[in-house]
Amino acid sequence: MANKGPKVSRRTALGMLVGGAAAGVAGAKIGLSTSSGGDLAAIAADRGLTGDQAEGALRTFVPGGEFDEYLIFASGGHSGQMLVYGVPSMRLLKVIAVFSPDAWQGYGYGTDQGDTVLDEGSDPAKSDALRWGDTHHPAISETEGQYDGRFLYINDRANGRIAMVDLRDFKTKQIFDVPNLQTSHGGCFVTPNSEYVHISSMSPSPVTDSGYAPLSRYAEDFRGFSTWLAIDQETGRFVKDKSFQIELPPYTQDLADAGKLSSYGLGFINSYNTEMATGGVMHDGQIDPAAALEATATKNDYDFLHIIDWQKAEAFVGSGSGVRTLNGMRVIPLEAASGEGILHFAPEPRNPHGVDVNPTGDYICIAGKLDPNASVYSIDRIKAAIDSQDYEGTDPFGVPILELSSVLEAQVELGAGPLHTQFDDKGYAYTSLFVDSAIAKWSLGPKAGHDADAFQLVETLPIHYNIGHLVTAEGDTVSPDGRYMVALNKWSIDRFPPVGTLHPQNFQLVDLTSEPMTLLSDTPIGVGEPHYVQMIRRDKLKGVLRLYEPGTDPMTWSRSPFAIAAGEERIERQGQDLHVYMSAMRSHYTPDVVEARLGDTVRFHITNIEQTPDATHGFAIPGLNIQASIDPGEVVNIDLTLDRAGTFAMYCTEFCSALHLEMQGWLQVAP
Ligand code: RUQ
Ligand code: CUA
Ligand code: CA
Repeated sequence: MANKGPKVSRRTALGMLVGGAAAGVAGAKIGLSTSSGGDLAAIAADRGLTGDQAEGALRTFVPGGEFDEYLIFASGGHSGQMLVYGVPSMRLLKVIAVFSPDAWQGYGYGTDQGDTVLDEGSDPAKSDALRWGDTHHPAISETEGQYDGRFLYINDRANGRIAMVDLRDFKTKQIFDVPNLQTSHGGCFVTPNSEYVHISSMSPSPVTDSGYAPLSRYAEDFRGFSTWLAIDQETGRFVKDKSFQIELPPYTQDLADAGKLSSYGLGFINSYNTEMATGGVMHDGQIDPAAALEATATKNDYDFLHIIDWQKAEAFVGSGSGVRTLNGMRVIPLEAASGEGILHFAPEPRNPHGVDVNPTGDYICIAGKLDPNASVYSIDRIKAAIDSQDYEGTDPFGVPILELSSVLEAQVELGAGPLHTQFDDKGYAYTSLFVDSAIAKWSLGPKAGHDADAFQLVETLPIHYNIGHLVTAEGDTVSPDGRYMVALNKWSIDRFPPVGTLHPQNFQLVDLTSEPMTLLSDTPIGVGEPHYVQMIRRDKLKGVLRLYEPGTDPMTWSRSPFAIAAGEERIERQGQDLHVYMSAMRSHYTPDVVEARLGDTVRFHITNIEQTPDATHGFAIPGLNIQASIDPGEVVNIDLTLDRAGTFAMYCTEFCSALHLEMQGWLQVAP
């Protein structure tokens, strides 16, 4: 429980340099001369900074032209986007458009790229053409359990979908509307060699033909699904024909994680509504608070950790027999999953939240929002219990339940409302405490290098406020770095100047190299509500481009059939289709006047023929909802059926050059 003994670290030494104590910064001049002759300690004192605050500023500042050591990819919540921040500077580097249109990136405003991704990502049999999502759990592709920096996957909590962001150009290349999932919360992870990306259902779906079932038939007609999406290793795309699902009871499957190293081949999913409650607080005009889900879904003392052997599932699907097809997806029926050893349950304290596998794969750490303990299950115990069929019984659907005392290794009391756990390189775990607004640091067991001090709370750090997820550097891989931790706090309350009634969230950066851990900075997040996040060493993003090859179609990574070079610009009429092969370069379009007729379809094929990094051009047409962003070397296609006569002033939206305002033209639509 006690903090580690005093340790004179470099932070203390630096603290002394800038005057140390929180009482103020006095005197000592830091060993750096500034061009203004400034005294850093005096500056800190003048600004009213404590020594710790001044140190936080010095430790996190990254000068222009130098780069952050880490990037974090944070979900943007119901903004539908993904946020990229540098660490330790905590500066926003990019917002990647994923499930929602974004005009800056020309995503969802008439181009073949964004519109195609968004349209293909809405199964018309399931929903309308969706134009938003609730990004939740990002997962970077892995090789041997390490981030490899190739692709990033992120689920849509709202609509049961998943997207692939290509980390070569930081653009969303595919959205997949997962069959049989209506919603999906925390069930997104990649397996250690990116064999599969996993996504599971949250609210179960009726498996009736009509898609409707009365809630009174919840147990009979509703099912959850654990989905294993195969990945094309070249493109990063989902390959539906090689993917499969495992049918699950309607228990509200929640957070999930992949086994690794000693638990490789397994997947773990928490569940919380084994009561199969369906709510219904109003009956015949009477209100019955006792029927609320928060009461009825918390009755059981234990819910079930789902343990899935995905290699067995893969073999079962490969054998072909006993596999059903449901809405185009291969499904292993529940009876087969429990009969073939693909699915086991283990009791877990009621209504758990996070399930996180430690870097060695030995410990499966479960945090329960209603239980002050982290419950640690060991993979050795789980495997032994499965081998010896050490069951306490089966659930109503026939799934074998492992004996709790056989699989539980330890419980560690952490505090109120534990949610999610991340890991460092020294065998410690860090768990967010939502109710306490704190982070608990605790030790794992012998397999993680802790023996005499196994499974003990080390310290807690107050956080501001209501922390949800947290992330440590590469903290869900086989080799975390420690170093930094970011707390993703749901409420900021008083941490920032008032900006209206909808408050930003707060990312707090924490230094893990000091003992005790120290807070380095606060960063307001004014773009949506981040959930989970991945922190990767920047130098692992080896494939990131600053410039496309001339004529590239980013969707295929090949030369676009519509690409042109300078001098090849032309307009070709084919019946009602007017093909405009246009180039964009500073500071003009060629051609810049397009003469069309009412009823034509104009097919713009625009090549940015520049080969200067950063020389992006835009292409907007007023009143027609057209906005493209065309990066150097890129080809963008826009199909526009002209159902309105007029003279439309096209222009470049990106301030590309001194004569940017001259970069304009006319689209003539003669009646
Ligand atoms: S789980 S509301 Cu990521 Cu804590 Cu989502
Ligand atoms: Cu091109 Cu502005
Ligand atoms: Ca429950």
